[in-house]
Amino acid sequence: MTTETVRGETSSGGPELRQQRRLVTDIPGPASRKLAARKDAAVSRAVGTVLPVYVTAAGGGVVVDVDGNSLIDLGSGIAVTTVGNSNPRVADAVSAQVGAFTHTCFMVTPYDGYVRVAEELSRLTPGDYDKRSALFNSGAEAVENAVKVARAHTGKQAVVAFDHAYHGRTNLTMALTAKNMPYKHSFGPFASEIYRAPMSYPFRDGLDGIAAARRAIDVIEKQVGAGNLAAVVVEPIQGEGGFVVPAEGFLPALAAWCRANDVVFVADEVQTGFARTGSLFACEHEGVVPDLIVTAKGIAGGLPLAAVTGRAEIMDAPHVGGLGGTYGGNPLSCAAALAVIDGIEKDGLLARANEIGATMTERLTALQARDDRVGDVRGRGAMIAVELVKPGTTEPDAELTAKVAATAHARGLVVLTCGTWSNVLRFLPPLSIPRHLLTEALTELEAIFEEAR
Ligand code: PLZ
Repeated sequence: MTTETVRGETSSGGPELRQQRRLVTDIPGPASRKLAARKDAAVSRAVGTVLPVYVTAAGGGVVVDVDGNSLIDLGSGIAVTTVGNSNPRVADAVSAQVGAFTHTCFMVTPYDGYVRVAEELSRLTPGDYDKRSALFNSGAEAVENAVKVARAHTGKQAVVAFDHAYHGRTNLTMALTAKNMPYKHSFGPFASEIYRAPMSYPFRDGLDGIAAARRAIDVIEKQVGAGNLAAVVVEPIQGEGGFVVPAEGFLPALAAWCRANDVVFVADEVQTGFARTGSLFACEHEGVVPDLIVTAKGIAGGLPLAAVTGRAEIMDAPHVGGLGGTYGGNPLSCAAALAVIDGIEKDGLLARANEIGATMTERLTALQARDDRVGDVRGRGAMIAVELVKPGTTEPDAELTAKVAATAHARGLVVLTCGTWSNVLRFLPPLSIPRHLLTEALTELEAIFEEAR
């Protein structure tokens, strides 16, 4: 047992959170079950919950629930609390901002925090060209705005997204998202002028990056035509679609084709951005410089913020007043984002993401070597997944995936699944997770796989 704690020494205070896995009731426990019953009576059933323990505190590498259980966090609220829940830098910055002012609407009476976030995005995102940003509330809203900007800039309408893509749940982003259930089913009609191209998926297509790019570009040229195409939108590593890492060379070839054809290359780094993959942005692993980059999630440590950043001439294409929204770049979110950026740099979080990635990859690759239900281990940094298959085949095993995830939940591990076939178990720990908790979680997972034989 450990006595390691977080938060105790910060000015933002709060109770100390012991960094330990501790189960004192069933998962979910009685207090959580009571809350779940109230949820059922008050919240639309359409809003599901993966692991219905009701949270009272979270930080470091744990999530604590109303029954007093302390679970190991391998999800970061879907890749959001990369710097840790209630990160002290974020908590202090937001507290100070709450005391100063909470909202004015940047479009009415602006403030420095928004401008500073935009300056930081210009400094940090790939590409040494002149940049501009616009801030929004959610990943989906930012993706929509990237499409608006690309259309205004090119005067063209078509947009290409990929197989297994996930870009959001609004009408336009549902159209960009590939998977029907649960994201699109019964919610059509969808936005027009969206086309889908094949993704590079090395485990399933066996193609190298150049061949996969040629296949995608051929579909785009034959079925859409560069003359109609405003933007290609791609996640440099797909998130909800299964942590699909495209084969080396795929993204650079696609970006080069876009550049040669007056097509805006949009990198959706909503899930991969802000240190998650061991570099600030996943595009950097292959030196890809997007025209527009979409960020959200990890940018603000849990406060809602999203951004579109890119070439000044593209971002300035829409008319004055053409982009905005009541809350976009809210002062609290901007204060949080500046603290996140500061923390990533000062706390050496890129190195930490790589260290976490090395630990997870080593342990999971060893598991794969002795367990032929683990078809693939992939990802970068603190964004790692295993794809589960029927032994020795590539046939997806969603049932096993659900069983392993459910057992992990019952044993106090917050794990998520993903993938077009729901057969991918993904790990997105906060970079604040103590080493001993990561190791304990991996040991527990190994035992769960063993027992699930
Ligand atoms: N682009 C790459 O991963 C959000 C979705 C969870 P929002 N992913 C988590 C769910 O089931 O709704 C995401 C993403 C990528 C865009 C988005 C959308 O971001 O902030 O959820 O709108």
